[in-house]
Amino acid sequence: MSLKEICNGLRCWFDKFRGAPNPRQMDSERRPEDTYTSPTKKETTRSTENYSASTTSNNALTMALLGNTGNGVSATGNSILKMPAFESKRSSGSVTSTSEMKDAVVDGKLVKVIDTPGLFNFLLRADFVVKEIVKCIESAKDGIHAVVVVLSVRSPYSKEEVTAIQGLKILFGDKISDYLIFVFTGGDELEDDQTLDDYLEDECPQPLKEFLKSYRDRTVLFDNKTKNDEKKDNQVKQFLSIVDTVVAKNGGKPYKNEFFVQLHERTDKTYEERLKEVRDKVASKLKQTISKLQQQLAEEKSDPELARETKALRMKLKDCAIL
Ligand SMILES: Nc1nc2c(ncn2[C@@H]2O[C@H](COP(=O)(O)OP(=O)(O)OP(=O)(O)O)[C@@H](O)[C@H]2O)c(=O)[nH]1
Ligand SMILES: [Mg+2]
Repeated sequence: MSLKEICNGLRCWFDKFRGAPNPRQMDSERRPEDTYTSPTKKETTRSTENYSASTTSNNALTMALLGNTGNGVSATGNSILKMPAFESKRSSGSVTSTSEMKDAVVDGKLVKVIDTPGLFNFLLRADFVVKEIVKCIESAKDGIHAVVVVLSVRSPYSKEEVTAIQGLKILFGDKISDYLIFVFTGGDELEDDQTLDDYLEDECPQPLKEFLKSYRDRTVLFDNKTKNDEKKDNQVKQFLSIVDTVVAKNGGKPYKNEFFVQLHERTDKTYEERLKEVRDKVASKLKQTISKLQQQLAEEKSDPELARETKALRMKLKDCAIL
């Protein structure tokens, strides 16, 4: 590493520590994580309280939260970070309009959470989905340790969600399965003595129930509304212990595919050039993915829910043609 790189690194670290973006960085090399949101006084206090000497940015855990609009994606991000980092509220439309990464020290670990808009909704425009996926890849410069799919015990659209997860596998490759964790929100809406196992056995819609069978040990229940501190802590502990298991099973290696490598590996091309190339690649891969899903769904057309999804996918495929 050259002296110049060391100085740059120190300057970035110092600027980030002060909560300011790095003004000296060339625009073409500016990345989203450099746009650091200064934490409020309360948040800073909380982060420092939980700080452990072993925590460095090198052993940070980066996780992307995905799901259908309204499932409580942002609320789950807030529960994990133990602070109101993301806007979360009841709404007839989408609350989160674009992906955003926030971090905090939680139980002695530096946790970076990427909150995303409801990308599982098939009626979203393909160009919007591409933009958001690329934004996540930009944020997760060192890769992703866990892809957290946020489901809700209240959601009736289970087949759509399973299809979206299948799409994720086509888009990012089967390897992504090794990084999947499932959070069910709405823990408070289960009956008093009902457990997640009971829900999965008795009430969970069939397609999701079938799909989750092989992920049972990576599924956790969250009550994002609870005011009970012990309950809040316990669910986050349980979640982080699943993340630890996933990280260990993956040999500590975060998920990265060609998109991540191409964008973040320095070459003689500028950041903007690499960004454009990655955007084009993601767009083309998304088009292939949608086409495959459409084919898959067409084979099961007799089901009315699937017919609705097939129609939505066809519209999306049209979108792709104008990318
Ligand atoms: N009862 C209950 N409500 C929840 C829970 N988690 C989230 N909610 C509520 O669900 C609504 C939507 O939550 P958000 O976090 O904004 O959902 P989102 O998935 O981020 O939605 P978008 O940003 O619009 O895509 C809010 O009113 C939350 O308070 C939960 O565990 N229990
Ligand atoms: Mg949200």
